[in-house]
Amino acid sequence: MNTLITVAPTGAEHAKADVPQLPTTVAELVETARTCQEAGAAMIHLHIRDADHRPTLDRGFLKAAVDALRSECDLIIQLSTGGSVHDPLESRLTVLDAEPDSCSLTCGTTNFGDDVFLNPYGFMSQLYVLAQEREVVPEFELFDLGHVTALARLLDTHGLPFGGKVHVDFVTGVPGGMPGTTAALMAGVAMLPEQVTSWSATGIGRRHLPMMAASLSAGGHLRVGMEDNIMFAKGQPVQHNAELVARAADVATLMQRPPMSTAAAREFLGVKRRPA
Ligand code: KMH
Ligand code: ZN
Repeated sequence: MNTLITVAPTGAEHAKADVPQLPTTVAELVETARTCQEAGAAMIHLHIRDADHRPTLDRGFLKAAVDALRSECDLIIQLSTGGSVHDPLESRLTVLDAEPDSCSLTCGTTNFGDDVFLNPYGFMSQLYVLAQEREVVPEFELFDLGHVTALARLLDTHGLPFGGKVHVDFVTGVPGGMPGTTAALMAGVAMLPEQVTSWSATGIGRRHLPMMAASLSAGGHLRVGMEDNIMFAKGQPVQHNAELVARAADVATLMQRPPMSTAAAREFLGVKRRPA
């Protein structure tokens, strides 16, 4: 099976002033999307920034980015509904108005460093049903093992997502969530409900490479990008997200599981093609 590579190029945590190479404008996101697709990515997980490079959930900013990316590249466009830890739940529900192909859906509340990333079950449930109605494919973000049980409850209560596939992503190594270790990842994989059709993993910071290796060795897929990791190696900051994608593609190819094409990924995830 080929490897689905998702790039998460920006996130909501790093400041542009600290990391100037972080793509925050629409033009930078389009250039990032194109080069990352060339390097082997099939999906992009997007957080959008405003004119001051600050995280925003403003519909206009989100729609402008989705439209630009849809016309300039073939990546599956996944909008974050997690936003930043400061975004209210009501605003996070409006993300789907921007008509992404996919959306993230985190399956529980997590301590997030000194902050709290809030995801009560009622919110998850509302977002899930909204995604079904809008024909948007959710990717279930699992930051902790308890999130796997919440995912099972969601699927048992509401049935399958739009498209019929269930793809989850283990986000490991967040301070307060599950550690980025092979043992923790394998415990999560062993607990996955039977409806799950595929899984990927990412590790924050130094856990980036160990989680890549663990995931590939166990039949999983990959998420990489500056949202999760801004150091390519010790003393060597990432200069462009494509570096992380290219390295993931190289390792996956070495493991005889080369990157999945965007067309194959659409079918694999049950994502419908929306007109540009
Ligand atoms: N920025 C984090 C608080 C998501 O994109 O859905 C949440 C996050 C998850 O990044
Ligand atoms: Zn995110």
